[in-house]
Order: sequence, then structure tokens, then C-alpha cells
Amino acid sequence: MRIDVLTLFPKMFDGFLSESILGKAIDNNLVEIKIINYREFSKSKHKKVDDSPYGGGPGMVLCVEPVYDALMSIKGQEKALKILVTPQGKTFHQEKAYELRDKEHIIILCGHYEGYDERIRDLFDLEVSIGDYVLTGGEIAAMALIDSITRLIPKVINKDESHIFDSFNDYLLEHPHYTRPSEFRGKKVPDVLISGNHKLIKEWRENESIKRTKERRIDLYNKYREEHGDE
Ligand code: 6GU
Repeated sequence: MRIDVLTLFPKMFDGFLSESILGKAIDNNLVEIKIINYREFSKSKHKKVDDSPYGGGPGMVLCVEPVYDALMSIKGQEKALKILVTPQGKTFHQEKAYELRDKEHIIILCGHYEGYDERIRDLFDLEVSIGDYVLTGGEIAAMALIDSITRLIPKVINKDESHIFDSFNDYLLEHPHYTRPSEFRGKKVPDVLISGNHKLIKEWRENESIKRTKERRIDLYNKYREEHGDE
């Protein structure tokens, strides 16, 4: 998979792309990620990419031309899925992550101003938000997308962690986890986890997952029930 990111703040991606699971995925050629500073496509003397809005009002608006030129410079862009990250987009979720994981080439545009010139929207296939709050720019949203998509690519996360791909896990919150010590300030690890009975442990974990999801996220619980029937 190839992902191109159009941003005015390329350095924000440095740590993100070099560390941990994502860094390894890139090193192992499981995903190819290119960061493009679209300021370089500005034709103005001071590399301006924004301007004041027609009709007046506060703030600046991102211009369409540098975005268009940067987009056109990407090889194979005509076949790529082009995503605009914006708080006005559809909220991102796990099913979308699976859908995007299957794309060969994705291009993501990060904005940093009050708004995009409306004609930028016409260049993109999809508008995505990562939740109902406002960030100063789209970079963190783009990273959230890239992280959630990349971890679903086969071989990015090793096999013995493949349980994370169970649809069970997509809708339910994680069950409680414990590690040593078996007792901490009077609080004991549940007996079942120390029992060695793997069938009972599995049942306990599933029940705890379901219980926790029902208590904390009734929306996810209902989705789970739709997929898995009555429990
Ligand atoms: Cl995609 N961009 C910005 N600026 N803020 C957001 C967002 C995106 N998603 C949630 N908040």
C-alpha cells in the first residue's frame, strides 16, 4: 500500500513514521508513506498557500492552486483514493479502517486554516473527521487514520497477536488484564486467570468484555448484538 500525505508541517510526521510498529512496517516495505509539503507548489514569491475569504470575515482560506498542483505531481494520483481530513467529514471508525486497508494508494490532505476553498473539496473522494472536537490542523487526524489502517495490513503486527483482527474485538471493549504481582495492596487477581483452565479463562474474558461494553458504550454493544445475535 502507498500513502501520500499533503501537509504544510512535514516535520510533525518524523517521529510518527520512524518509531514502533509503523516504523517497522515501513522498513519492511509493507507500506510506503510519502510526506509532501504542498507549500513547495505555491507560485507566489513568499510561498503563500492561503488568502483572505471572498465576502470578508476573519481567518484565512486555503487556496486551491497549490493543492491541485501538489496532487497532480503525485504519480498514479488518478487511481488513488483521495481523502480530505476535516472536522466537517464523516466520523472515522474501525469498519472504515478495514475498507481503506484494502486500497492500493491513498492520498490524504491536511489543512491548517479556517477553511478550504470549496473547490478543493471537488478534488477529493472522501471527507473524514476523527471525532467531534476541533484540532488546529489535519496532521494528527491523518496520523490517526494511517496508524489504524497500517496495523490492519497483514504481517504488520505479528501472528501471535492476530486476535486483534477478530470481529469480536471490533465492537467490544477489552476485558480487564492483569500481570504480576498476583496480589497488590490487598487486591487479588481473579482466581480464574490463575486456574490454568483455558476454556474458563476465555469465557470469563468474553463475559467481561461484553459487560464492560454494555456499561460504557451501549452504542458499540448494540452493534455487537446486531452482528453476533442475542447472547
Ligand atoms: Cl480531520 N481536522 C481538524 N482540524 N480537526 C478535527 C478533525 C480533523 N477531526 C476531528 N477534529
